[in-house]
Amino acid sequence: MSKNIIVSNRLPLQIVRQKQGYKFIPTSGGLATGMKSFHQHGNSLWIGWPGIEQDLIDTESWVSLKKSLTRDKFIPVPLLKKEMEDFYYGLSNECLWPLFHYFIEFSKFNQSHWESYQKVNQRFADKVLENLQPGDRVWIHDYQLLLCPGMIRQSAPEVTIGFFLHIPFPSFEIFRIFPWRTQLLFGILGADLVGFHTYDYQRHFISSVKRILRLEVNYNIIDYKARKIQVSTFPMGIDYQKFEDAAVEHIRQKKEEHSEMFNLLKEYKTLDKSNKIILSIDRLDYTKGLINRLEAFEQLLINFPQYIKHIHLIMLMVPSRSSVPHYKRLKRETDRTVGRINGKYAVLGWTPILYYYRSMPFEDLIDLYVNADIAMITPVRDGMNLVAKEYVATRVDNDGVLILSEMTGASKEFFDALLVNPFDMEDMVLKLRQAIEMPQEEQKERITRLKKRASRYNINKWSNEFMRTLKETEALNQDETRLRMTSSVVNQLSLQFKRAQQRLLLLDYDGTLVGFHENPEKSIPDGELYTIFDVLCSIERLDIAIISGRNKEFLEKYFGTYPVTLIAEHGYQQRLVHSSWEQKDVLREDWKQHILPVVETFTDNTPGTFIEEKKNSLVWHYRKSDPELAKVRVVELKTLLTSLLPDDLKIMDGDKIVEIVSSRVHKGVAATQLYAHKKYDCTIVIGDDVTDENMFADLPEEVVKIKVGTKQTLANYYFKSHADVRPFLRLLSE
Ligand code: GDG
Repeated sequence: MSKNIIVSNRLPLQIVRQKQGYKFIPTSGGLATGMKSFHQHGNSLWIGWPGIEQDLIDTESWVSLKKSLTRDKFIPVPLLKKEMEDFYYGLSNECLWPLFHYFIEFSKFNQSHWESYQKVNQRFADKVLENLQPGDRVWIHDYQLLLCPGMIRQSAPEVTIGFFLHIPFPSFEIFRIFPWRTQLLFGILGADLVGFHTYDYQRHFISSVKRILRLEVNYNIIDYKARKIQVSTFPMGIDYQKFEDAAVEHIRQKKEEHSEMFNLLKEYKTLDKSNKIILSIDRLDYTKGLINRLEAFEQLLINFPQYIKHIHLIMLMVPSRSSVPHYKRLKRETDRTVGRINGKYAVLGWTPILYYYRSMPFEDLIDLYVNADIAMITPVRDGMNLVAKEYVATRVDNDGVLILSEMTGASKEFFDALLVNPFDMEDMVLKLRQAIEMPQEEQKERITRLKKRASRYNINKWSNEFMRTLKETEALNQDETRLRMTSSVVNQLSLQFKRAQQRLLLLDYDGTLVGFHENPEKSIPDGELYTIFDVLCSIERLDIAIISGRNKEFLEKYFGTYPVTLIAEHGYQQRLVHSSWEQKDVLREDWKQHILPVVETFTDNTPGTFIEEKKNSLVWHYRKSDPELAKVRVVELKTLLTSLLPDDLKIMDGDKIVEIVSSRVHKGVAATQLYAHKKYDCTIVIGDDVTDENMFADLPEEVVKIKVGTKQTLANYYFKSHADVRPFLRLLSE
């Protein structure tokens, strides 16, 4: 039976060393909580680090710890202290984390951290490969494992991989700063489906893929190495029922059953009906906007002193990455700020801020949620923020107010929260006041709508949607209308070719015989290609033609000595074997005079584009320009040209080019004429471009038509990439 393999940096449980032996404790955090139910309910395996440096465990204990982990379908990836320092604290948390959260100046770019990151990602990939069976699906999580999808794909090209990023994906201008950005993007593109919390992160990622890798992207589908990769948005939800049930249970408890914390909060609120509790829960992290929040709270007390003694700010801060210097500094600053505010405003029996720097058990967390009148969740940058959703789920009496930062992923769903810009102090204070004064009726209206959203798009919905889309992407890559040139298809075709009496081979050049280059002048034939041609040309009863958009000078220069037919400029110029060049159609001489200045204006205002002037056509190249700008300009240029061109000229789209050519000449016409020369009983045509589609369309059914790449085509076979063409040609010439 096929299974799902979850891969995350940490397992949802941690091995902790005790005086005698070890124990397992569950870990908190959004990812762990979220994926736990997915792991428990389906047939799945979870691969991750077990939360303790391998140096701290003796071999004997490790054997038994590993055994009990495996029993619960957890596969540990052991990491040494040094690896944790370099891969986890170093590259992941002192470089990627700050950069992806727009804290550029906090990012440390360290070569040895990067090396360790690659090594550890490979370790995770190897663990997946060890446990992989046909039909399994792999779901990889988060920024610590960005290279892992690509590494798995390299060894298991057919496996289905999903990747989800739990933190923001920054804008291109930020992402481009990362010195190893190309490797990271290629790593992620090993996946079939790439998921983000919000559409903004999706859009930033696609923008980086277009600008850095210059890959073809259609809406949310990336074409890479003959695979279609889908990029989509899946806003992560919570286990809503669990939080709601826990809240109901806590509220129903008798006073003596309540925790000390619960009674303390309740007492404060019953003391005076106007007393309010504001709650803030985060990991101690500079992305969470802790200082801004404290300052806004202080400003509220300054501007509206009537709230003194009538509000409490409860701040729960969970220790996190405390060995990283920025976190240590933040801890000191937070302590100082809390101390200063409490020192300034505290009076007998009332301290404005109740500050907890520790992790709390789930039950205590629920006590905080149910007693909070206001949740103040104001990070300066946060991928999603599940605390906001958990607070909403505990509002069983339909009261309470959520103040939420616009910089969280959750703000894209929670329109009914009081949305705030955490950098706008005035706005923060006003929203706090609005929350304190909000009438019951309005609270109810807002909370009801928030609850509806949080309960509908819960954790199950999130994981189901992701898996459903992953399966959909699988199908996207299985185009059954065309046959992939697998080794058995290749062998069968080469047999057919060898048995035939009269054979014709029609070959496109760019993208078929050679790969693309930013500068077309550099895409020239290499030694390997010439060796193939040497052999092909010695085969009897075989006619060969190179049919290209290139001009005759280029084809003559590089293939002039071969006994092959050369067709240049899509059929405009032709040189049959042992003949000289002839022009197939004659255009009026003056057309370029009118059209060239128009195209030139587009070149002037679209940086990175250039014009190639051929004898009978004009080509506007936009491969090097900004992809989004080029997209707009192509539409503009084509619209303008449509109104200008006479009937004997037409616009043709190519790979990152717009070409103005004769409407009477195309590769289809040229290929059909060659095909009619003799009675061929085996004809093979190979091409990658839209211009080659004319050949696929015009040549009769019995011709073997092979497309290079997975784009829409009229061909009946396809190669995944141009790299597969040469081995096939070699096989034909054996
Ligand atoms: C990352 C992204 C994204 C907190 N304190 C305690 C405790 N928690 C639990 C909360 C909540 C989770 O930890 C925190 O999740 P967040 O989403 O708020 O934040 P990150 O840990 O930064 O998570 C974030 C998330 O991944 C998921 O994709 O939303 O943007 O940064 O579930 O309840 N749990 C317990 N005691 C605590 O003291 N038991």
